[in-house]
Parts: sequence; structure tokens; C-alpha cells
Amino acid sequence: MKPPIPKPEHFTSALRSPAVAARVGVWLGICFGICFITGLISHYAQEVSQPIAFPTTPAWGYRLNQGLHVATGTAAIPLLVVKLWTVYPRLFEGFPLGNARKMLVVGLERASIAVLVAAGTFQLVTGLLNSAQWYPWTFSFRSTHYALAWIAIGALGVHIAIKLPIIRDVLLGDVDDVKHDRPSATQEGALSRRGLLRTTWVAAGVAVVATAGATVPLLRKVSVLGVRSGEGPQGIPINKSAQAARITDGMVGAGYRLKVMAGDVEMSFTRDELLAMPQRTETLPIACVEGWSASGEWTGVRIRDLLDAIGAPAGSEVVARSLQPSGLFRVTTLQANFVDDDRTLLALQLAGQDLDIDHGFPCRLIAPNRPGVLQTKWLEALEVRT
Ligand SMILES: Nc1nc2c(c(=O)[nH]1)N[C@H]1C(S)=C(S)[C@@H](COP(=O)(O)O)O[C@H]1N2
Ligand SMILES: [Mo]
Repeated sequence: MKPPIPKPEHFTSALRSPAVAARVGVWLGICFGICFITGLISHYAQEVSQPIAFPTTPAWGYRLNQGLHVATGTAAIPLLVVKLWTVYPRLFEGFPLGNARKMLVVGLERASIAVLVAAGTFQLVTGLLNSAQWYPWTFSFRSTHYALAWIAIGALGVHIAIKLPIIRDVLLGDVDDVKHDRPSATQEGALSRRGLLRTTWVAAGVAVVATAGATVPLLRKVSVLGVRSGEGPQGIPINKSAQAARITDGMVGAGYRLKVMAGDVEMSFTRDELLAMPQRTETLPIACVEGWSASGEWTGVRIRDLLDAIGAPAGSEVVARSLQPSGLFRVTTLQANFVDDDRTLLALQLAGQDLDIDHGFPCRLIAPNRPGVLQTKWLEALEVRT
């Protein structure tokens, strides 16, 4: 026997009302909107070529951006679950045949919802797994998450445009209004509509608080789901250890030299020679794309001072290369405005001690307002791009 396919009229809960769906939808739309904008900013910050220079100020800008991105994305998960629950009986609605205009509108509406649900769910699931540092896929997270963001936001725009008259009507009315409800959605349950909405807001709030401790130190203790405890050598968590990056003691031992190159000029520095140069201390955060961040007190040589030592002019772009033998993050580009910013350091120390090998000993890059993924560790060479 075939299992019966339900019809919309088989769903009777009075909670499944446009009056509820629109209210959850407003917050879901706000979260998606913030996620989209902060996502575009983060994507641009990681571009090698930046026609408009990504600013180096405020130093904490990327930290805030990424914290917001992950917090709103996390809040969107319970909101989306409740939203889908309130509207899913509509999946079983028939298709109006006959009137061409109506078919077109309904077809467009359904297609946009299918795309929106698929792309939105994909974004939240991949984002969540990414923030948990679990990459069970082979595609490039960054480019896929970026492409799908445009699709999701486009479908959201179509969805809102089509629904605007109903949205406006139910939001202006009372949440218990039944004007737009399906005729069968009359059954009261244990929870009132206001109760369901309150529960939803609490769930979204708990989801944020449970993860935001990765960025907000005061919340660390309550962030049971925060992947990064905030702990690590010298007070900063570690994303990739030296061992995982296949950095050996031999590579960073007495034979270590930092190469600084510009055209035909090449100089190399031992760590002691770098320590003998003027040392600067800057308080700058590591702000991982995955949402966690932590502030550190870094001491080392200004990148600008090093370039002056080999006579590279202001406005030069620098390629930073790691000793790490392979991996996506072993080479990064430091744009000219970052190179010339006084706070951009070749860090040799963290919190007043020699850098831990897991934080990039013998030296690493640290620059203000820069995605953590570009703060290259275990530097082998700085090469001025000519
Ligand atoms: N060479 C190299 N540098 C790297 C990485 C890496 O994998 N290899 N990871 C980056 C990432 S994703 C982050 S968030 C920061 C983290 O720095 P930390 O481990 O000192 O906290 O280092 C960055 N520098
Ligand atoms: Mo990162």
C-alpha cells in the first residue's frame, strides 16, 4: 500500500499561520541580510587583488565582522527550523492549472522558495560545520559559500517581493489574527502563538550565546558549543599546529634564515638579527574566518622597517611565504596599505615571550584588520612584488 500523501487540510495546528511565519521571517531576513553583507566583506578581505584597498583600520573590524557573521548565521538556524515548520503544509498544495498568469506567479513563487530553502539550508549547514572546523567535503568552502550566498539572497528578494502584500497585512495585524490562515488551521495546542514566538527568540538567543564565547571573552564560560575555548599557548587558540603543518624543529633551528627579497636584492636574517632591529609592540587580534578571535600583544619588527632595509619603496605589495611545505595558507599577499601600516609586524614574540612554535616561531605575520587565515605563520620569505 502506498503511504498516503497528506493534503494541506490535514494540517490543523493554529500555530501554522502567516501571522507567525512572517514574524519569524522578519528576523530570519535580518539574520540573512547581516550574514550576506558580512560575508561579502569577509570574501573581499581575502581577495588577493583589491581594486579598492581593504582598510587596515579599525584593527578590530574584521573581528567584529566575522563575529557578527557567525552569530547571525547561528541564530538563523532555529529561526529557519521554526519558519519551515510553520509553512511546510504548503508543500502539499496542488498546482493551479488553467490561468496562465496565476500559473506563472505560483510557479515563480514555488521555484524561488525551493531555491531559497535549498540554498539557505546549504549555507547554514556548511557554515556551521566550518565554524566547527569540520570540512567533510572536497569543494572549496569559500567560493561555494560565496556563490550560494548570491543565490540565496536573490531568491529571498523574489520571495519577499511576492509575499509583500501578505507580510505587510499580517505584521500590521495581531499575531492571533486568522485572516490569512488556511481554513483547517484552527486547532489550539499547548503553546499559544505568542508562546511559540517567545520560545523561538529564546532558542535563537541561546544558540548565539552558546557559540559567541569564541569571540566575546565574557561569554567564554557559558559557550558550551564554542569550538574554541579561548585557551592555547600564550592565551591564544591554535588553528593549525606546527606538527599538523609539518614544521619540524630542524626547519626552525639554528640554520633558520628569513629571506627578504625585492627584485635582484636579497637579504637574509637570523632570528637574532631580527631581534636586534627596533622592536615594536602592538595589541592586535587574531580573527579567524571560522568566528573565533582573540587579542594578543605582539612584539617584533615592522614590516615597513624590513622593506626599508632592502630599499623597497612605499606602496609595494609583498608576498609572504611560509616554511610549511604544502597547504592552502602557506602563501599570502600583503597589500601595499597593509605593508605600509605602522602596526603591521613580523612578530617574534607574543605576550612578552618568544612565539610558541604553534603560533608561528621563528616569526609570523600580524596585521590590523586582517582575516586570521592571512596571518601567515612560520615565515620563510617576504618577497616584494615588482
Ligand atoms: N603557514 C600557515 N599560517 C597560518 C595558518 C596555516 O594553516 N598555515 N592558519 C591561519 C589561520 S586559519 C588562522 S585563524 C591563524 C591562527 O593563528 P594561531 O594559530 O596563532 O592562533 O593562523 C593563520 N596562519
Ligand atoms: Mo582561521
